[in-house]
Amino acid sequence: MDKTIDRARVLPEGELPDSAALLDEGRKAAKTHGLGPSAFHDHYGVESEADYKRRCGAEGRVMMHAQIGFRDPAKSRRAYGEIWERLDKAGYRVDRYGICLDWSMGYPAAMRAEMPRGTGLIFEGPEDLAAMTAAAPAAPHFGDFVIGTPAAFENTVATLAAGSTSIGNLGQYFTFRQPHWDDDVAVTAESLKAMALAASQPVEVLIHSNIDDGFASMFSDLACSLGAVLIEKHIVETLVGGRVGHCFGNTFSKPLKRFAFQRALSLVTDTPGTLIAGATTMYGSDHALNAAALSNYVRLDALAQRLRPTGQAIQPIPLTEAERIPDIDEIVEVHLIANRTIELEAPFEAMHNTTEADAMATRIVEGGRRFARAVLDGLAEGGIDTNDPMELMLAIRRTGSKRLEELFGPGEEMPGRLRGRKPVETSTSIEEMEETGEGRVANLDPVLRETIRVAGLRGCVATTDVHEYGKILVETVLGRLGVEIVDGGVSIDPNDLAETVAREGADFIALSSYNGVALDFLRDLEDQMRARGIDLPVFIGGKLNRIPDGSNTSLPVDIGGELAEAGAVVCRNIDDIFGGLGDIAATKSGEARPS
Ligand code: B12
Repeated sequence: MDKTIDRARVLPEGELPDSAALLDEGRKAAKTHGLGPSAFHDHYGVESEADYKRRCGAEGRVMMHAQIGFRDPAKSRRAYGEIWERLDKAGYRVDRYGICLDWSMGYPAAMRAEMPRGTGLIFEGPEDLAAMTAAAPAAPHFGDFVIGTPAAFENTVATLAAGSTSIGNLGQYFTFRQPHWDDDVAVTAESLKAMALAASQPVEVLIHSNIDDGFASMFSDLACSLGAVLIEKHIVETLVGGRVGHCFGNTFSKPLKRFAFQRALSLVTDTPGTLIAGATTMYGSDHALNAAALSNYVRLDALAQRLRPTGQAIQPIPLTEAERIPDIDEIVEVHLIANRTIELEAPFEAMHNTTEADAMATRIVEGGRRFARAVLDGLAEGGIDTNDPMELMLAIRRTGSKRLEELFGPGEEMPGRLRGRKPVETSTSIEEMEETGEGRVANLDPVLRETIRVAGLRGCVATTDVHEYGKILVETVLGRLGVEIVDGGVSIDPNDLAETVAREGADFIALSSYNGVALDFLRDLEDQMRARGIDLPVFIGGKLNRIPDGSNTSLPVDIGGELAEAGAVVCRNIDDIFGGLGDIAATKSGEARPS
């Protein structure tokens, strides 16, 4: 493996847009694009959510976050008012709403109608957002598909006008890609302008980053995740002049590590964090087991905030998490459970000892500092100007989490191990995925296993969106079965996938899809393959649903039947691929054998 960063390869374009000019443009725009009225600020008599967070921390109040974002703006508005009111009546409070915009809202307004739609909110104009945020005195947090997308600047203007003082998501900048959009320089330019606009408001606006949406979900070492926080602070606070509020939690499924990470974060930043995301990867199909996971992390996150207030609100995740986006009743229910759990836990402090967690936090911080330093030094040695935010952001985004960790991870080098290193403090998700894959293959019928192994198959594995764990699982399984893997990419477009298959050759495609776009993607892929004279089996798994056009609930429905009709092999479970692979293997071996 090449052990260096080379500017010519990472930033091959001769000239990049000037960072200083972009930041200046964003700062000037603050004169005309300001903060709109806010029911939340008025109700609590604060200037910004950061102010409110500091006040809650001083009072020992644990804040609560609810995630909403229905496709239909009227339903989103209703949810904003109704969830707050129902919890208020029960004696509880929603402090903030995370509003999940739709995938298609990440494009410039003129392109949106033509682009693939996901499962989030689609608004027509800024007035839709303002009407929604006026529906209850909860802080509006725009953490999805704003900063980090081609529409970063225009969406930041709209979210500020809707009274939001917490706007993101820098984490998404590094990992999310809008389908059919290849211009990452434009995404970087729009994001820089957006961050400068937010940073130049007369009140404090937090630039939010969910590190799990960013690189943390793919790092194998928690020290690298903490290092990512330090690098983002360098970008936002040193180079742009704003404040970055961090979020973590989706993939932090082990209680001690989750708790220790919160304490590690408190040692490296005093900017209030935005939220601790609920541990979504702990959720599966069994609601009873999900309820146990819920009470586990809610207690822990509340304790963490009571002991060391870092500004993050707690996000209880509805029990239906693994099925689809949740409906209003499910959000209210889970908040009632969470509030009551926290109430029952008091007094927290008397029952806990933090010695072990603090030792872990110290290791994570020390490793994180080494990682951040090594990344910045390594990029500088490769010719990247690490004090130029355009160059730095692009270089990090293009290098990606895996290679950054391989090159600069703080863990001792250990060939053969994931990322070639022994982590300072192992993160869990990716290793769990590999272990699951290995377990599935070990249980497979030996005859079928051998049939597949001897056939010398090649499989092209890809995802339609950022969700990559399914792909890792499939690759682990195929690798153990002796199938050669062609990497079809992550967040790939159908034409590019068909092109890869045409170029590299494959016996089948294994596709993972989660964002509600599977059906359109598959149909397009089939067309693209036909145009190239290719006819291959396509196995598809993940979250196979979509919101029907004209839906009056804004909730997705299953599309397994339609996918099968369109020619795919629908896999609800990883085991569903084995029979089909056996058939392909038998045919291939039969063809290869002289009769
Ligand atoms: C982890 C996760 C994330 C991580 C992904 C990290 C990463 N790098 O992979 C992060 C935090 C980044 C993320 C982001 C988002 N997420 Co998400 N995420 C999840 C979560 C918690 C787990 C999904 C997962 O990877 N599971 C592990 C896999 C291996 O298991 P599995 O899904 O059960 O799959 C089984 C089978 O389907 C099969 N399988 C999967 N793929 C394939 C392929 C083949 C060929 C085969 C044979 C089998 C197979 O293998 C598995 C075992 O049997 C789910 C909720 C949940 N608990 O399921 C939401 C979920 C998928 N996410 C969702 C959403 C909405 C998003 C976002 C749009 C939200 C946002 N913040 O903006 C973004 C995506 C943006 C984008 N650009 O794409 C929704 C999808 C809604 C829907 N379709 O109804 C879900 C369901 C959560 C929810 N209830 O709202 N997410």
